[in-house]
Amino acid sequence: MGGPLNRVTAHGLQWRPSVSRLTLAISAAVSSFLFLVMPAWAQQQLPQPSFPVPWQMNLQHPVTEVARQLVEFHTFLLWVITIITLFVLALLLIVIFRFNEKANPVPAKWSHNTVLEVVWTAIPVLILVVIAVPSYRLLYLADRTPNPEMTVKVIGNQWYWSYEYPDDGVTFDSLPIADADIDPSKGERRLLTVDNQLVVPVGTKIRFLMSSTDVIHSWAVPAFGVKLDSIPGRTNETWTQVDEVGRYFGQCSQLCGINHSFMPIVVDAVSKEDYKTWLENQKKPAASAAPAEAAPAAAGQPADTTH
Ligand SMILES: [Cu+2]
Repeated sequence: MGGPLNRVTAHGLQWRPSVSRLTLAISAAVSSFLFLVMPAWAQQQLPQPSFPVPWQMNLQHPVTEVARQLVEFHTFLLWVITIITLFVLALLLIVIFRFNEKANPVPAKWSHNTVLEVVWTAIPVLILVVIAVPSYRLLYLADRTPNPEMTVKVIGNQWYWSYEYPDDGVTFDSLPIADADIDPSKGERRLLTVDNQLVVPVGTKIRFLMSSTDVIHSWAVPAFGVKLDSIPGRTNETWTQVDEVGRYFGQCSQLCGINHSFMPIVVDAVSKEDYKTWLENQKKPAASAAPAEAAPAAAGQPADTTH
């Protein structure tokens, strides 16, 4: 009987050092990735344009309070899931190397451990509570604003957007520029640039009311942290307050038919004075024939803005 037991001990001694070396190597690799590479990406991507770029690793630069909190919440969740994943990986490695048949030929026969079971139920519940509280706070923040200063109606159509400023009686359609007519020297982007962009003032609480004339679309502008379905026969509400002057891009984000990928969104956030000028131009009878055509010039808006 003494023989096999000794051998087990010998195996155990033989295995343990290599396990810790392997664990060390893996945790060194993972932590250097987390602490050296990820912040480098984050820094490299922070002052980024408000449209997708090749090899983009992070979310777009946020320009509203909701978008900023979304980015923070996303980073927080990334840490939570990274720590959980590493913890589960460590447990798996311990099981694989210390409790395989070779290292541990005579397995223990006990089952149930009350303390352990309470702990592994309570900790995940706590983690979920820690996630749920900021999640709901953010959900209610993004939901609506109590005192909007202006209202914009967003209407989805197959396959373009219509915008209405009900307080000022301004209405126009926003259609994409065809590939053949895209002029990159003017900052125009394939599948993103439109003929008449939405123009909004910065520093203003804007209520968005969204609906649709045909199928479900979704009006999404990543830099604003806004993404809301526009549903026929329904009015959905959200809001935004843009802090930085610039041109922001988005796309329909609900599969809505064959030209789903050809209904981009462009929003020019301009100063309050430029917005007033733009609005006056829109209201002029002459302008109503070709609405919003003069928008960039009137608003003194650069063809493209990168942050
Ligand atoms: Cu759509």
